[in-house]
Amino acid sequence: MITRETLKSLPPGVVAPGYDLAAVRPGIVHFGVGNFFRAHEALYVEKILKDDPNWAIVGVGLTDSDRSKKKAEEFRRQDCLYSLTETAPSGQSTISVIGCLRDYLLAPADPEAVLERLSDPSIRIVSMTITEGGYNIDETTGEFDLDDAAVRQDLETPERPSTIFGYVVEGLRRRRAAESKAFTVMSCDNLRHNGNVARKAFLGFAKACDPELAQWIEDNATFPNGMVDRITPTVSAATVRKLNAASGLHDDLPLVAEDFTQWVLEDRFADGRPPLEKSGVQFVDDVTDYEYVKIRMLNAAHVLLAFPAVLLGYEHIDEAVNDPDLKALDLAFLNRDVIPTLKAPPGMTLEGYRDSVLSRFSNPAMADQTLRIASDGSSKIQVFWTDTIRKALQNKGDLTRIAFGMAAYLEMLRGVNEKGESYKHSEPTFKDRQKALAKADDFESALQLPSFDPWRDLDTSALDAKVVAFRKQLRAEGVRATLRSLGL
Ligand code: CS2
Repeated sequence: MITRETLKSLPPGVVAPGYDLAAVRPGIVHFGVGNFFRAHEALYVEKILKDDPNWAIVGVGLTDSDRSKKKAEEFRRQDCLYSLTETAPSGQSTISVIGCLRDYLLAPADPEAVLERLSDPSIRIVSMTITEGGYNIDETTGEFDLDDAAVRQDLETPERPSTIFGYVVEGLRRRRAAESKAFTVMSCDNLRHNGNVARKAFLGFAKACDPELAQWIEDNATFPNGMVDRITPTVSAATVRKLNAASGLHDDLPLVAEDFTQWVLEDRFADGRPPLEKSGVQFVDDVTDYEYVKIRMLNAAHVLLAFPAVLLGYEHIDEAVNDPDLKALDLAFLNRDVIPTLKAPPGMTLEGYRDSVLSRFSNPAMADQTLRIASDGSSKIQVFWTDTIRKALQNKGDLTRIAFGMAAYLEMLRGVNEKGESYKHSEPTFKDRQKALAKADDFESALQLPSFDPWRDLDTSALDAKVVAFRKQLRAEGVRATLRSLGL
């Protein structure tokens, strides 16, 4: 356990918060205090608290699982302090104790405490990392899904919410009633135009709840778009031991991230913002080109690597990218399918970005799990691959790599690798029908999964036929022989 006492005598080389913990005040509420948030937004905020102490963060967890309760308990015991080890592919590390998280609330245990924070005018930003699939947008209609059971419940009892939509909108309702200002809703998820998606989700909920309130939110809150980037793996018990052995701390919540980090953000804040430009945030008028490059190159290549890697039995991404056949797949996909249809943002070359992405994947200190990257594959395919697939279909381009990727994804859903070992893969958006499709015995049914909906308005017959053929080949010959037949 680490506490404020620990800060008085940190082991050599461990960097302490550069400000007085007692002097900072919360200005941000963050939903979804996962490892990515703790290594990304939290670090940018950490670095500016010495310049402006009004932006400490209150974390909120929305789930009531035993895991969430344990995490809340650990945060409480450690006074929300934790250590972050940033490690370069060369192995060079920096270790810091992060102090900007000043409180952690488990919403189901005390919903009113969360609502009080959200209605407090000193909270000026509400940020979130709730995953790509977490915005409850119906991919077919492109609208907020009012049919979701939890959303329906929150619409019936808006004063006692359970979803993030219910909390945020009730918080804003109370602020309007108190004639306080609205806050900025800042999505930090890996979505194209994450601010617009958040806007659609929260306004969709608010309109169904109270149209006048929705109008007030539209007029007063802002939803900046941002591109976020930092590889932050899940921390296993073995990694906890390794990190603590290297730092000399006894941290129950340590985490590791790569040394690379990027945050490109639109400067549209409803009621001020931290001076994040001082900690490296790039403020731009339009994040579109940055988002496209990140999502269509890094994230798309990440999942394309992970699906066959899981089938081959690789546990970690660095092992997968060091496999020449898998690396050739990622390279061919980036060079032939993605780069020719992308525009480089100012100051970047796509070839340089490609090389840095592959080098980042090879960072062994991450021990980043192939199953972490492959998880929620259905949402990720939709977000990361759609533009590339649509362009290939529209241009009648070469569908080889894409069809192979889709086939590998579907084979991976079966839950057994080529060594005969089973693994636990998670698809949180799948309901019973999708689970049944994923496990269907034939090779075609799974093509009806929503994962592949975003290009169904185009002629997909050639693509579908190729996917089915690759599934058969994968089953008959295995991943390696199939990869080698692709002419990469
Ligand atoms: C990964 C991301 O989940 C995924 O599919 O590609 O978590 C990735 O590590 C981050 O987007 C890096 O910024």
